[in-house]
Amino acid sequence: MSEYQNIFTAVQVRGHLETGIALPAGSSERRGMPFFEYWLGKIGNAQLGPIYLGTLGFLSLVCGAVSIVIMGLNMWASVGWDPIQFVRQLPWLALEPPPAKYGISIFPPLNEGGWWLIAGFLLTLSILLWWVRMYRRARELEMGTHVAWAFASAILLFLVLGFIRPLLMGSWSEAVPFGIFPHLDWTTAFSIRYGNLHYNPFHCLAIVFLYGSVLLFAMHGATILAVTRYGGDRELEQITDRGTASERAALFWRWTMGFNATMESVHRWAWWFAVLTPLTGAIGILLTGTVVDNWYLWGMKHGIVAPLPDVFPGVVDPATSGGTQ
Ligand code: 07D
Ligand code: 07D
Repeated sequence: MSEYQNIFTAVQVRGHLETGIALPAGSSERRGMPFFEYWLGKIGNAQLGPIYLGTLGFLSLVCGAVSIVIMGLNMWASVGWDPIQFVRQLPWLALEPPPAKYGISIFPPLNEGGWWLIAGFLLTLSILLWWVRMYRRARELEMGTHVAWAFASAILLFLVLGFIRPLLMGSWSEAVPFGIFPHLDWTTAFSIRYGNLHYNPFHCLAIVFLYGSVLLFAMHGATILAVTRYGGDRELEQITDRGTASERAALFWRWTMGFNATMESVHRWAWWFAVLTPLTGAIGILLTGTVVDNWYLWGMKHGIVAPLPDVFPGVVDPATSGGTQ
């Protein structure tokens, strides 16, 4: 097996510098002089660049950068422009959405959520432009657009969290703040406010697909690595031939659990599990506060919450007791 090459063998997988096929007339250039980097070759292809930037990519990066700068400046201002405190407290600093009194006004004062709206708008624009760029790059290469649609699923959850649900609730204050720990505090507070998200069946489904994605990733990654010694990571014959590394990989699963995916279907499994994670999640978030106000009480009503034993005497609601006030 003199051609056997993977991360553990001495020979690095590296070809000639590749600039790619000519682009159609009217397209932007691919930018940057490509070069080899040994350490990148350890984890992927050793060649870095060139990269196709294009107008959409450029605009996306500009919008994203301005958005991040706005967040950073607001956070810096919140510690009195002290650079040391800015660095020390960065994980806890936040740019918060407008308070509830402004509803879904698009012009709240800058220091009361105005900057949050501007940064959020630019971040959304940046993400959407990146999506169009991704879609167009795939079309130009005459590929399917599966990557773009998987990204769209994540974007849906992002839009539900920060735009669509706040609109439905009539208040930007429902949206997520920008900030590392503040957005985790929001996540916890959201769950508590709406009666414990664990009882939201769509949160359950999202977790099923999240855990399922991890399991599939582990199984697929491990299976292919296990047959790289037979060239399983590179072979073309798998499509038509018996006795290949891939057939061996498939038989491993048939003989350990009775069923095996195919070389194609395992990627469909992976794609659907990944896509369904934020998609079911987005449905769960959309329903929260709009259709269901308290998931724990909802769970009680639908028999999900275990009935508690009746150990305490009944409590009389003081409001019904006809007091003196
Ligand atoms: C590994 C690919 C690389 C991407 C990375 C993220 C930024 C943000 C901006 C400080 C897997 C780059 C981060 C550009 C910096 C500012 C203003 C992807 C990989 C490394 N979260 N979340 C994180 C985002 C939400 C939750 C980390 C974004 C919801 C929990 C990081 C969004 C809820 C935990 C981060 C978003 C939620 C995290 C690591 C958008 C419910 C963690 C992310 C746009 C879904 C974990 C301290 C990562 C952590 C974490 C970014 C949304 C919950 C800062 C950009 C509102 C429970 N989130 N998140 O590796 O350690 O993703 O936090 O919607 O425990 Mg989050
Ligand atoms: C955030 C999609 C948007 C991201 C985009 C990326 C950039 C930067 C930069 C490359 C992640 C944009 C990128 C701008 C690029 C560079 C450098 C996807 C995002 C577009 N939960 N929970 C989920 C679990 C609890 C809560 C999902 C587990 C508690 C809330 C997931 C547990 C409470 C929300 C999940 C648990 C709570 C969620 C997220 C356990 C808190 C959501 C899926 C074991 C105390 C979100 C329906 C995802 C959702 C969500 C897992 C517990 C709150 C499956 C395992 C009970 C508020 N939770 N959770 O893909 O969809 O996110 O809910 O207890 O909003 Mg949860």
